[in-house]
Amino acid sequence: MHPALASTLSAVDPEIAELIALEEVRQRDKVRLIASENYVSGAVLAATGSILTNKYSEGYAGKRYYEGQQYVDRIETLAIDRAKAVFGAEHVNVQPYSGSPANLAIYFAFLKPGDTVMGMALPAGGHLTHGWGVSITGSYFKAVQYGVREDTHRVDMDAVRELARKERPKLMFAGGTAIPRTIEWAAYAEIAKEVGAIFAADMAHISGLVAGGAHPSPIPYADVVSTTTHKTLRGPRGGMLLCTAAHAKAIDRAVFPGLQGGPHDHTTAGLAVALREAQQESFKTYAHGIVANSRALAAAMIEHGFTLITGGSDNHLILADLTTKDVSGKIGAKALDAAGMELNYNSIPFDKRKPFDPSGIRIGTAAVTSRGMGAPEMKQIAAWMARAIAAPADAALHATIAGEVRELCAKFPAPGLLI
Ligand code: DSN
Repeated sequence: MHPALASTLSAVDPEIAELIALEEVRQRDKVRLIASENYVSGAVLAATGSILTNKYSEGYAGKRYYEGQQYVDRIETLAIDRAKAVFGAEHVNVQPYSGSPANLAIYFAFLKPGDTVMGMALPAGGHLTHGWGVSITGSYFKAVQYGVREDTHRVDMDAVRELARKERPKLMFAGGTAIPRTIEWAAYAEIAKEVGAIFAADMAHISGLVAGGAHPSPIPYADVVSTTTHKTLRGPRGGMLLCTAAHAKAIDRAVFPGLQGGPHDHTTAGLAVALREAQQESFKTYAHGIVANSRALAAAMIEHGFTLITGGSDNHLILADLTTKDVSGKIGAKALDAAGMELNYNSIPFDKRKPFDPSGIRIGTAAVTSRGMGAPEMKQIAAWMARAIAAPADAALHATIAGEVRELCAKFPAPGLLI
């Protein structure tokens, strides 16, 4: 945190100031491998932590329900114009509070309760909001779910087509949270068109890769694209919807006043900054670097005897099955955390274990790439992972590895941290 802000905060609330300072140290000293996390730049942090948090601005630029929008209108318009330029979209809404509200707005725009939605099942790599049972999307709508093939762990587009023909969904989602491979947007779009479904592409995990040209873009194929703004895109916590001009009105109405009140203008400003960063040539290098690191880490993990779902990675994400390492995902993730490597335990396709103690771990390379780490560091991380997981109860070993991790991290300062 900026020293002036830190001293103001600690004067007013020393407890919170200390906890934030400790978290900053934790983010500095750890290898952060949670696939949905990143480090934003100091510029994004400055905009997000600005006085814009004081403002209310229900409505859209030029049509607000509160006065005093002279600057907020310009900020939101800049964010929209930059998103259009980065992704080549006809229409953009930057107001969704995050990915789940963005997806809910899609339902509200196109479906009535009870209508059929088709999405990837959560255990296969989909998202809760793509119709999973415990989510509102699985209880207020008739959800049908596709998965992956048992032999390859990849989506079987013939099975998707067959299900779509049988169920005739009104809305079809592609994308998810634990997909280590390239998503074939065109194939989904063709099926959606055939059955008359709205095609929604959820690119939350990979929007930074799309922005940087390291993953195919869904924009030419989808009716509407949803994304979070804080994963590989490296912006503040938020959501965004991109769509064709034909759906602009329905999407805007669904976000406000359908689902939300005032947009979070400080987040919009942070997003505008992140999108400006994403327009730079260096962001292309960054996006390709994420994928190169994921491939390098996957290859090194395989050398250390890890079993990877689909056998590797095309994007920022690796899903490993720890069954062959004789530990559960939860025990493995906790051992790795103690050893300075932070990630999450995760279900794998056809998991025999329960979601709260599944067989897998999910790994992402967006944050380590933001620190400037490359292939040699990925090899080192895989070696540390193997050592830590081989002795899941050895606290002394984990503390030793955590010390080595700290030394490596000191050589790669993280964006946005001032320590
Ligand atoms: N929680 C996000 C993730 O970790 O992928 C998805 O909502």
